Amino acid sequence: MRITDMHITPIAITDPPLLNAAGLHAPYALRIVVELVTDDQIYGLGEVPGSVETEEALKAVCEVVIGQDPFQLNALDAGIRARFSAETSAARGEAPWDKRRLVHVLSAIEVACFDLMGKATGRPVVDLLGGRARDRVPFSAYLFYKYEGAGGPLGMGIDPHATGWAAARQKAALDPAGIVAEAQAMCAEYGFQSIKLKGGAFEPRVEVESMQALQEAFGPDVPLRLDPNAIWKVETAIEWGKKLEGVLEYYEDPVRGQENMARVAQAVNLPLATNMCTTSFDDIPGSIRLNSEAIILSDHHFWGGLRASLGLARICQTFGRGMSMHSNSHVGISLMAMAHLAAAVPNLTYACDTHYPWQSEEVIVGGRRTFEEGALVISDEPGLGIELDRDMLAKLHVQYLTSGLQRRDDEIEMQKVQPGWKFEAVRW
Ligand code: GKR
Ligand code: MG
Repeated sequence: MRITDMHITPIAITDPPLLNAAGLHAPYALRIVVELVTDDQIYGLGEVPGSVETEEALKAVCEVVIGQDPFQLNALDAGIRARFSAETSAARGEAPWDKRRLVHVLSAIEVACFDLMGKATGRPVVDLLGGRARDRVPFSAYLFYKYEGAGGPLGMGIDPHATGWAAARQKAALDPAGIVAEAQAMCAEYGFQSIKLKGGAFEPRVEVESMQALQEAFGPDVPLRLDPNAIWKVETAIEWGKKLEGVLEYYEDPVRGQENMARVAQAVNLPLATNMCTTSFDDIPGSIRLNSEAIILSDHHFWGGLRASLGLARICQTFGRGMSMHSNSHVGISLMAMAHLAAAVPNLTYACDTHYPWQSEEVIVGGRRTFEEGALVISDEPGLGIELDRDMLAKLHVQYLTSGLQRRDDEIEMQKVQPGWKFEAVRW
């Protein structure tokens, strides 16, 4: 079996005006869909965050990928790495999301190869990753402070006839009461049983009060997480972290860097979690030496793929770290890759993050995936268990071309609402 074609399609999906430490989500989130086709006309799919830089990097490896056997992942990995100069984890940048290119390229190609291998052998990807540790993968409700609107051209996203979560999704949520209402609507629709709030948007007091309000509304048994995306000072994180003891399941990236995380971990009686300070295998020695976090959020997009994520799981197990899963705005290819991976990792015991409720468009046949009591049920369908909706892919590609966006920049979006607003890596 040989790969004969590689199609790279940037897409733009409507995204609501969600707030985070770096500013405001644009009306569209960018993704790239990678399709590998083989000489026996099987196709496999991968999806990664979109930017012109990642698109160019993917184009640059086409000649390495075409002609390869999709089962020869080691050869593919070596061939792709040879095209890049070394990429440190500092290249992820200071924003909440990861800007590296090599890890995303490796991930897009490897996931598409797993989909191909699954389709060729008639087995679901989870079986190729060692088999099921679980049949149902629980996800958490991922809350955001947000302005009114549902994404797309400014002022045009609102559907006056929307009901349920579709109606709640477009409402503003700018204080603890708004966050509780958002959580209730999202949990009623999806059945999520854990809740995460994206913080770093307002001063710490407001965000801590939101967590306390969530605990009051949902009771002490619903696990809660807060993620200020490393924008707090160590003293701030300690002061407010103490008020969150007994409230949070875990405290995600309150501060920047492993040393600062370790200081907070020592002072506050809460498990710390990260997708910002330990993000590559090069970061593991520092994480272990400093004890910077108790839980690592895996993400196959920026850890370099599914096999790399299994490697990370082993490291977490060896060193007594917990494992959870990070997300960014995405569609169903990433969702199913995340779900197959999570189903195969015995020590991934936390409900995974997903931005999926914030999206409404889909590129897979049959449309959006449904959750059962907050979980995705992993079927026995071959590969990722999905087929590409080519009409939707074409439509979302046109949407990308007309959006004028080339990469994610939440600071520029925020400046449209608050002129002069500046991202600060540490604000409070
Ligand atoms: O979508 O605004 C966002 C999030 O802030 C995202 O970019 C982060 O990468 O979900 C993320 C996180 O857990 O840090
Ligand atoms: Mg995070």
